[in-house]
Amino acid sequence: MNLCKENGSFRMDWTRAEIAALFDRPFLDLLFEAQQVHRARHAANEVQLSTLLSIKTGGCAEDCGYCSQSAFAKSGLKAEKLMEVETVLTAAREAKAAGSGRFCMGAAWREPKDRDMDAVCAMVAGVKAMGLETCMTLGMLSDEQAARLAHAGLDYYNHNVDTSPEYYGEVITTRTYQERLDTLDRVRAAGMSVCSGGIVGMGESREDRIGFLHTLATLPAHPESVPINALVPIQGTSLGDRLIAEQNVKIDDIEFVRTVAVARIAMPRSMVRLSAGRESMSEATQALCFLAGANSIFTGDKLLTTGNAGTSADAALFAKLGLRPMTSEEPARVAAE
Ligand code: SAM
Ligand code: DTB
Ligand code: SF4
Repeated sequence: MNLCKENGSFRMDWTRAEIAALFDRPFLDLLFEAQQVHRARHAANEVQLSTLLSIKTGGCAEDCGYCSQSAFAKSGLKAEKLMEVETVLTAAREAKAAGSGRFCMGAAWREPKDRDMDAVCAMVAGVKAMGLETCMTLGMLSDEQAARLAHAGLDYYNHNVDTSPEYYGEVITTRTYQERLDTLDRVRAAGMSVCSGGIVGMGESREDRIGFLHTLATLPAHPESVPINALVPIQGTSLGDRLIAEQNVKIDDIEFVRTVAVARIAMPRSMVRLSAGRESMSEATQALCFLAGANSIFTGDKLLTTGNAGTSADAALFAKLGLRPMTSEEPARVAAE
């Protein structure tokens, strides 16, 4: 395997054939290597906890085929206005009290309107002042908006590539793949950390999962955070309805774990987040995901509009597996430099 072009001490020049070869490895070899890569860069048995809040729900102009919040979906979700700053800060305080280290605020927007930026920046500053890490996902950003968010104290911006460039058109038609990459560039240029991943189980092929991880692993810099979501099938969305109609097309658990392991090996320093879809995953599958190198989850009983595993279920799973909530990402990273 070509190890020549590296950025710092990790590779940025993965080919699709190399990513495909990782997917093809015997499962136990793949997990063994993923766990070794993981332990070289991250604290073993530690999982970072993030909490999500939908600060502006529904009525979105984009047509993402998985999303309950798209105006094109018949999910029955009521469109709401942007939340008041104080309401958001109250939710952040509760998340901190529940042990979360990062508060992620999501808005069902194609992009923020400039008139919303004051409120959004006040949310960032208020959450940051509580000692929480801040994350937002608001759709596409202009250079100016990215700079304002960074100035307000935003640590992470989440913007997913979602899938491979080839499968993308099956999922979304109102925003191009290139527009997503452009937003990621703007986030980087503004000095924020990038959170970018996608969804598996949307009817894509393994080749698409390879293309999806290849896109992320060959960005100018690896995203600091890589959320791997399993499609949560939502009635009234085009992809959800298809999954519900064709029973048993849910992503195979072993293939999901392979995807996590390949993400870990291809992007050694990134935090790999076991994101949406955990609620319908067995404890054993989640444990395999942690073994494969996942080291971050969303806690709390709600994601944006759908249910999540819930704090007590997570506490029980952590106790069973001997996992600890991560208090800081820094020591593991610094030790690995
Ligand atoms: N509107 C913003 C955007 O699309 O960038 C932010 C919110 S959006 C809901 C954030 C991400 O959640 C999407 O990019 C997608 O990857 C994920 N997501 C949304 N609905 C999902 C579902 N039903 N199952 C799994 N992941 C989902
Ligand atoms: C991400 O990749 N997953 C989160 C977060 N980024 C914003 C969102 C998951 C949403 C799941 C469906 C819902 O609750 O509406
Ligand atoms: Fe809108 Fe984001 Fe949902 Fe797409 S994923 S419809 S952009 S809220």
